[in-house]
Amino acid sequence: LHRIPHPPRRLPFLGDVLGAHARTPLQDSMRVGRRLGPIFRRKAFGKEFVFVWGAELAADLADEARFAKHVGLGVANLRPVAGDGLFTAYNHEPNWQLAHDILAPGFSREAMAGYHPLMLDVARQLTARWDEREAAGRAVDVPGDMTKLTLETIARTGFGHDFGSFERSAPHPFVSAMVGTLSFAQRRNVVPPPLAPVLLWSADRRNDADMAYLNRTVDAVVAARRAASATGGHGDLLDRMLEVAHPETGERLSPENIRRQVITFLVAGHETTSGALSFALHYLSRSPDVLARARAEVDEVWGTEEEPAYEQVAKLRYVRRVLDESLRLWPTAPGFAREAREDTVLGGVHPMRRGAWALVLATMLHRDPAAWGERPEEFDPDRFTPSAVRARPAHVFKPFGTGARACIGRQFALHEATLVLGLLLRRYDLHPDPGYRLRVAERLTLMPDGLTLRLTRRSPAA
Ligand code: MNH
Repeated sequence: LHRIPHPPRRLPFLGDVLGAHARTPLQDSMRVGRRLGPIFRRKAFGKEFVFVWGAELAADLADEARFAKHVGLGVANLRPVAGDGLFTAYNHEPNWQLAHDILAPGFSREAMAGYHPLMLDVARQLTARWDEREAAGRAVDVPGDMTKLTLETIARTGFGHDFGSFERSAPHPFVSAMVGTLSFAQRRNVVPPPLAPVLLWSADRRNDADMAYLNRTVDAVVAARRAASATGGHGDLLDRMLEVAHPETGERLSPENIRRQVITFLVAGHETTSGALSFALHYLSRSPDVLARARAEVDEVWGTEEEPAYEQVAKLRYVRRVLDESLRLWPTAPGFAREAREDTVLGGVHPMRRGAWALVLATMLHRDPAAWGERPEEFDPDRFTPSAVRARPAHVFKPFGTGARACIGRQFALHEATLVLGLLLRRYDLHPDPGYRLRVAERLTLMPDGLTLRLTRRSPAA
């Protein structure tokens, strides 16, 4: 450990939290990382945390033979809500493999093609709302509306449930409760455990209420499906959870585990995609050349059709690069933790005992000049042309994590986000608020804080 640098001034008990920002722990760690280099440690409340962002070390941590996902920090704090659901399950919990095998076919190409018309329905609700705002000459709240869109998308495609987000002016209470539990999970990382009962007493009560609300909502969704199941299957995620047995063992998910999975998918399935869409719209609105190229591609691929068929979405290669580049600068799940399966030596230098773990800072890995060149802060989708990708070392772009526990919803998110960006580019010119400077809000995930855009209709519906 002595080889790993840490901030110079350390306090007894509090460690390195002096000068730390409770609301932006990630951006704080990025600043520390820029000073201390590709591997560093920070101490808080007697515990030492190791952070890694160098391309070579991160690539070593991606070696599945020696390392695995570690459920720690923010992820572990979500256990009270998400339990042994797919995202928060420990590697050794049997429900991980069981749920993974039962749910993975829910993300196959065929499944995705089935979700496509539902995704279009939700996108149409968004454009209807944006048309109204445009006609009224009002700006749109980008993260707010992207969150409505992505929540409706996962709820309807996965669970046949309509939250009615677009008919509400305020976020759905499910979203407020979710944001509450995510922020609470993050705050628990920055409050000293012995003081937590005092400092977080009222937050704790609120969190209990939020969790109870999430549980009630989910139970209602499941009950509605069980009542309706006589009328035939939807073939969606909820059906898989309720009806499908493991292909080899014949085992099924328990009702308690299904509750955890539904919460997991409703939360994991929308929050990060919403942020990814929001950052992409921010960069598009500020980069007229990029926007023009992306739009020209949409026009070419979709032709005169107002809405794309399923196969026409993946053909938007440049739009996809815009998304990749947004996720490079602001991977909305900004890090993931890896633990040693056995005693090993990280990067040939840092000994790690079995079970020891490190947090990969994806935001910094995605800016390592060794992999991304001298101007990593510049937004440039051409970093993702096939030849540029081939020229880079492996494992330097990890917005969806790595290995067996990488994101199961990756194709879902990319299809949804590419589809929506295509529709929006086709329909609107985007005008940024000239006074806006990107501020990144943190609640375990990242979001461009306070981002608004003005719109003008580009042409009457083609
Ligand atoms: Mn998703 C795991 C990022 C969209 C459901 N997701 C992960 C991990 C990252 C991640 C990173 C790995 C975390 C870790 O190692 O601890 N996910 C994203 C991003 C987007 C995203 C950046 C959008 C952009 N995720 C989605 C969508 C869904 C989803 C959409 C569901 C429809 N993600 C999951 C689940 C897991 C996960 C479930 C846990 C998988 C597992 O451990 O088996």
